[in-house]
Amino acid sequence: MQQKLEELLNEVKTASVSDAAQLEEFRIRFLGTKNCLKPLFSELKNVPNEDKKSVGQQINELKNAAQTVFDQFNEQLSNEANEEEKVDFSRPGEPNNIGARHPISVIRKEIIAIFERIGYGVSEGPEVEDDWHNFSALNFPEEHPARDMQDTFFVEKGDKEMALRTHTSSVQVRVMESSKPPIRTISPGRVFRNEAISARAHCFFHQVEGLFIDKDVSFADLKQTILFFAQEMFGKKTEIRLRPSYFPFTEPSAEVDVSCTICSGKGCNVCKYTGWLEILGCGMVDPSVLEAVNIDPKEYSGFAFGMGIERIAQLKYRVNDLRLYSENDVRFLKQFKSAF
Ligand code: 2NL
Repeated sequence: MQQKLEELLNEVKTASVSDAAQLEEFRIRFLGTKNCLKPLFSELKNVPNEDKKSVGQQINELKNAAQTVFDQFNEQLSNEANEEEKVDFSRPGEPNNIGARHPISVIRKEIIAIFERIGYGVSEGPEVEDDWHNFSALNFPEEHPARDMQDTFFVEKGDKEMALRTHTSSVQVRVMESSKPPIRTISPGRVFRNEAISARAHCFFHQVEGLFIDKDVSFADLKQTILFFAQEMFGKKTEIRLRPSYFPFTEPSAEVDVSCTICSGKGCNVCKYTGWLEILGCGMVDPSVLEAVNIDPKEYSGFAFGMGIERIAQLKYRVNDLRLYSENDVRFLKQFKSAF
């Protein structure tokens, strides 16, 4: 009897219940109509008289202990159930911060898409270049100031002096060296200039350069290509204007303006009351550049152009501080919605 009581008390004390079914099992065993304490009460008549009182008390204590343990588990389980019920499914969802595409990427993809529609492919190349691909092949004279320490970042690569490319024309030199005309390619990429960082200048920025080489390519082809690009980018009513200019790798060379995207040419503070905004530089590929890459300038001619992606983004989005493009503040970046 004594042993049985101790066993049961131990069972009650060490019981663990993790769901409603187990709790019900515990209730039936210790507190139900046919609970396991009932036989103990009936056996009480066989206990010697002098022990009856204490054994009776022990059975009652066991019963109370079972009730207490049951109540505890019962409360614990119903709390857990309530916890689940407390989830409010009518609440709006937590905002999912997935970030946004960088405006430079958006514009780059837009420029690529426009030129792909007229048969251009995309070419890429290294950011660390040798002197030949960045300068010599592009007709930069030995003493040209653009090679100067002021504009170019020079880096050591083994015993070779290399440069961080100052334009992506270097990529196009590689394309011309490794393929035969006709060539229609654009090369987007990051370029580097040794300049102090300000709202208007940065030591790195992004460019898209274009190159078209075939038989009988003319300046008229260049103008129409640029006009097509300008109208696709800034709207069908956009006009272009070419001003004579100079680049070592093109002759003749021109700078291209578009009619102001804000005032359509009437004059405003964005175009400084000129009605025009500069977007790119271009020209006919200099024959000495073709010679440098073993393309016969008597058989082939070509045009090339180059534009800053930041500049195009600035005009499209009216962002006036270049530094915003490299700071990557999400509050800035999230303002640019795009189809890409
Ligand atoms: C500008 C002007 C230009 C080119 C880039 C080029 C490339 C080869 C041969 C000849 Cl391989 N020219 N590129 C030509 C004229 C202008 O860029 O202001 N870019 C931001």
